[in-house]
Amino acid sequence: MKPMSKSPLQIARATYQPKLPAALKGNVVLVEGNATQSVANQVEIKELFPNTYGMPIITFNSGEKKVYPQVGVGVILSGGQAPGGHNVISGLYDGLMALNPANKLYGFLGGPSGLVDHEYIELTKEIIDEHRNTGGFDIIGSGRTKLEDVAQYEKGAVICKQLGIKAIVVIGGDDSNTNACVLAEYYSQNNTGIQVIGCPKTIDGDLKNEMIETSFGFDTACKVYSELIGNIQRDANSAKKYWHFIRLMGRSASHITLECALQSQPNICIVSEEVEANNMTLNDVVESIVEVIVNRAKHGLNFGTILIPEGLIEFIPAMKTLISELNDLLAHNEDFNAMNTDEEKRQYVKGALSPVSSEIYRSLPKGIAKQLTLDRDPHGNVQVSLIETEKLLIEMVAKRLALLKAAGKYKGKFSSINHFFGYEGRCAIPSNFDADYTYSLGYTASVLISEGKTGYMSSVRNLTAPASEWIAGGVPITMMMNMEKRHGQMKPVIQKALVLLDGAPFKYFAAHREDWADESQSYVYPGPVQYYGPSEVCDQPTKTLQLEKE
Ligand code: FBP
Repeated sequence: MKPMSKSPLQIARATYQPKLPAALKGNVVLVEGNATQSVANQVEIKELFPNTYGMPIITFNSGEKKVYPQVGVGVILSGGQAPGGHNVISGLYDGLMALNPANKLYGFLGGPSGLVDHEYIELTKEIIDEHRNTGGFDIIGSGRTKLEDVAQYEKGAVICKQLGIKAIVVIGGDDSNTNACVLAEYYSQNNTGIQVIGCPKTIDGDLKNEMIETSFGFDTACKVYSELIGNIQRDANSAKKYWHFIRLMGRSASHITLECALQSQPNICIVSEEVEANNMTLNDVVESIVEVIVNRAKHGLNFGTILIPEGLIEFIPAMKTLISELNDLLAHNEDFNAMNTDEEKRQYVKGALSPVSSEIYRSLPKGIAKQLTLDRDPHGNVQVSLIETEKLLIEMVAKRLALLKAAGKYKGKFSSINHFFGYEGRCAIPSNFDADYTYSLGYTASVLISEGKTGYMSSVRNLTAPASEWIAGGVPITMMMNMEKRHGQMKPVIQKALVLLDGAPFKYFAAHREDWADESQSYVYPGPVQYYGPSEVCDQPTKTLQLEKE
């Protein structure tokens, strides 16, 4: 194969040695805390997870040297890319080699389906070295296949037996880690001897709780988007002629949008959780934007920036009902799929929805209405990254401003540009924070495995302190679970962390947004992620994490 061409930064980053918590630098001893319970529905979760419920939280300390038996380990990357995935794997590899040089690491290819379809490679030192501190998931690929039925678990057990794999590490978001926990329980109940350990991944930042301070990738992705937003703000402030509507990824929660607002201080930032809490309609959202535009126009400022969370549409109560009706209507709907024209599909949907939802569906621009009916993801959800909410808002805001202008209530000029930032940040070279955090998560997983643990998520805490003071260990996944309705049935799932309106990051934003909206210039220009230089430039965690820990 032709050698890959590399940038000077890639070459320099290959030699970066990620920092580890002090406890992981030498020999490790496990300290077990008290028994745990799930965040809610304790009786139901305990019954569903008799082997993996109630286990203690584990923290690591420095200890005596121990001899560990040889193990084979399989690793899976699940779901959307997030910066640092390769470092979880290199940390896992280095940890396994330090604990017993005869250990072996296999990578299942293309996500969870690799386990089921027996697609794998052995991860050698050469492969690992090639991917250290790089972005992307291309080392073994990722996928969104759900591991959720016994036939899949059994097929997985066959390949594990064949390769001598004693443990599987699932690197994924809340759904993937939920499935990892179910797999751990199944393998435990059936005495397969296969352990399962999870790692918290997602740029969305919604897999977090008391024990998991942040998911990896959130830091880098937000820094990449904030750089771009800052650049746009400087352009807006120079040209003074465009309103920039910027949609940011994050399937459901608005953590990314809020973090980018904290970093760049835009004129407007919409937080979906607030929209839902205030029971706002789409028109209310439009009105809140128009108010700021009109006000700035009074001061001759016909430009600005607006951050819009990707998930917004599902947090507007009436839209949520419409989407949920569409999800039910379109699930396995052969008739709909067989229709040839968009118009035919539109008429069918209009007729099949409830009167209220049908009315909303009709009122939407045709393009957006069509986007709402596109293919669902494997979890049956609408793919919000394909819905151009920023364009919808531009259209509605422009209409409203035109009416105000006709009534003599607005004298400005409205020119808009739309942007969507998502994929730009998911495979960026991990920031120092993400490079260190992910390496530590992988290393932690190797210790949990060697100590025979299963049903745990790798946990590294105290993240606003220097890496040497981070606290590594494991958290029982059942501890993060509650029962939720999925496809009409109550299921045990990891509770998703939405933006808390009484949390420090949102409160900080709410206290400053009026200043950011008005005629003064509050823009901040964060600039690109820095990998070398003073610590206050290179090693700072997100504002969200800092505010949450204050
Ligand atoms: P994960 O939750 O799997 O980490 O993925 C998050 C995400 O990047 C969302 O922000 C986005 O809506 C979605 O993936 C896009 O999915 P896809 O990669 O399938 O287009």
